[in-house]
Amino acid sequence: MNGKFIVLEGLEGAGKTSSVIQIVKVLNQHGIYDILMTHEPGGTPLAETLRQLIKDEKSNESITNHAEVLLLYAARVQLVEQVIKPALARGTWIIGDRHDLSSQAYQGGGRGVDAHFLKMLRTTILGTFHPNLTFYLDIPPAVGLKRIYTHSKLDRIELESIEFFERVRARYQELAVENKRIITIDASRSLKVVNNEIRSILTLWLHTKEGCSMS
Ligand code: Z5A
Repeated sequence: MNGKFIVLEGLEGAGKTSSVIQIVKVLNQHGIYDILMTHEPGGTPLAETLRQLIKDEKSNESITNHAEVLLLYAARVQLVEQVIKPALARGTWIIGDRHDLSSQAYQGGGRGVDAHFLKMLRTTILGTFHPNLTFYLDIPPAVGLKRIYTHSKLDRIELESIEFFERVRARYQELAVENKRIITIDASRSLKVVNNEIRSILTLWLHTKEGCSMS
């Protein structure tokens, strides 16, 4: 019996963290208690070290776009091979706060890194591994950023321009339309409405062949 990998994606302040709680509740209601939460970049000692390198502003050296991509994939492959795949094989369900779609959107859309290069990297490193279900929480950057501006310290990526986040959102939207495993949720609505929609969609999905815990 294999576990399933459910991922939350979206811009800053879209409400990914808040949605994790709803997903856990629904899974529990369906008798699924063996659940592991992951976040990217991060999730192993090496991946957490890479996370700091990716997020921290360097005063005397800017990280090139390709260096950023490679650091992200180094962190991802560590997490996938050392944590996610073994857990899924044990029957554990995984809720991921971000995964590969973030690189396609932020580095591909936001930074303009070549889509073929990203695809090649993805295929070489992850092969056919992919989440069973992704919730993409869609939000205009201005709304999401307003929610997180209350945080004490913004990281290197959070300090990007609104145009950068508009490009990230546009790429997310494009990719979500192309892939039926990605469900778009309008996350600009109230938390209550967003949570209700996630709960209903997940409940339906758990009764499909793809979502059934026995498949
Ligand atoms: N990154 C990348 O570039 N490429 C990659 O491949 C990967 C990542 C994997 C990781 O940051 C950064 O790395 C991220 C993308 C980049 N950077 N940026 N910019 P992180 O892990 O530190 O954080 P995050 O994932 O970007 O954000 P977050 O803080 O976890 O945000 P969130 O989970 O979406 O939001 P939240 O904590 O659930 O909610 C934020 C606030 O909004 C909170 O006060 C909530 O109560 C409020 N909220 C949430 N939903 C609502 C609604 N519906 N209404 C009102 N208020 C709400």
